[in-house]
Amino acid sequence: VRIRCGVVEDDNGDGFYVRRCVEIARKAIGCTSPNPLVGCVIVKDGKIVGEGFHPKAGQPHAEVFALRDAGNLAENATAYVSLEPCNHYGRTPPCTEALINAKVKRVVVGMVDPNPIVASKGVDRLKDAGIEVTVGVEQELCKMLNESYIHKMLTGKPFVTLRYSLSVNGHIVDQLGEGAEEPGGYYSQLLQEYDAVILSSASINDKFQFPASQEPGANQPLWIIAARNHSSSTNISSLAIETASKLIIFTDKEMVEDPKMAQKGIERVVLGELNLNAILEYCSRQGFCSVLIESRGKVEAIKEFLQEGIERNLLQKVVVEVLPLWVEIDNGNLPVALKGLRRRLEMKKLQTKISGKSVVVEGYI
Ligand code: AOF
Ligand code: ZN
Repeated sequence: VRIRCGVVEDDNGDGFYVRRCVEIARKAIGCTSPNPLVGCVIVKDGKIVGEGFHPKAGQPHAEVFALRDAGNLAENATAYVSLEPCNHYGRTPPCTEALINAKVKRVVVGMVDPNPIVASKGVDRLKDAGIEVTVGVEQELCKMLNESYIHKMLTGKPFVTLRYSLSVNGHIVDQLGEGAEEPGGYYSQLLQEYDAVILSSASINDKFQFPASQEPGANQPLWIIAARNHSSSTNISSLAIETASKLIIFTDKEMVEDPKMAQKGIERVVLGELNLNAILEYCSRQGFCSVLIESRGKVEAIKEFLQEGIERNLLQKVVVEVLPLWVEIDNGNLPVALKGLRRRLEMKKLQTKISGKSVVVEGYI
């Protein structure tokens, strides 16, 4: 039984265990791409007897770890999984067979797997084997857990989020708020979640330091530098050589080669036309599920991507930090200064949270 806004929702306790699946799946945030985050809980006589999550692509799936944890107790038990069990031989064997062999009595699935190789075939296989299957418990929560994986599966393109900081009087500012980059801070968590971060060279000055996620054991994203301006690239080369971050530089002209760049394995890609679409196509080819566009510094840095992103429907989500600051800037760093935007987009599923003394707003496009 769950009480939400005074309304009692009774899902026979299934919701509780699917929420637990989501909770344990989240332990692997940033580690599973291109695979989804998946959690599994085995319940017998009202008690959790086994738990597992998918730790990394190539490693066993959540169900395998949970069944191992439960041992013989899995027989006649109920298995809860945040995502439909797979029914194919990929890097690992099918989880449906593991559940059938363990003789579970019932399987509760948070959501159907959008992967076309699976897409309800896992559920069908379990039903054919005589197992009772319930699908769609805490479905919204399960979808949120894997928003980038689902988008990638359905469109073949990475899930793209735009982030920027705003002062309370509406200026784009080159700053993150108190605690944002510390462990548990929203920005540190964002960096852990995304496969790659796109940054315009217009955002980079001599003092720029590539930020890293501070979450324990976090996988760091690949930094993609879009260097449209040839003259600034020397600057970028030296920063690139010094940083410990993984990065790649996209240019629209040949850059002067610094031999140290090649020694450090920093890749450079010259594109005929350096635009967001071309960069995202590269990300798709790399198999990335999620890309963050990071906006720092001058308004030009965000303008080039925002305009194209909106016009070509390349953006899925916006994360805006509203800092407790009032700033006077005379170079027009106002979002309203983004000329040429003809569309008005209504944000969906708008959410706000407090981070330090800032407000973080998240919305879907
Ligand atoms: C599950 N449980 O924990 C995961 C699933 O290459 P493989 O063998 O790892 O297969 C990857 C696909 O399996 C992935 O695209 C998704 O459809 C499913 N992932 N399924 O039942 C899991 N990680
Ligand atoms: Zn599986």
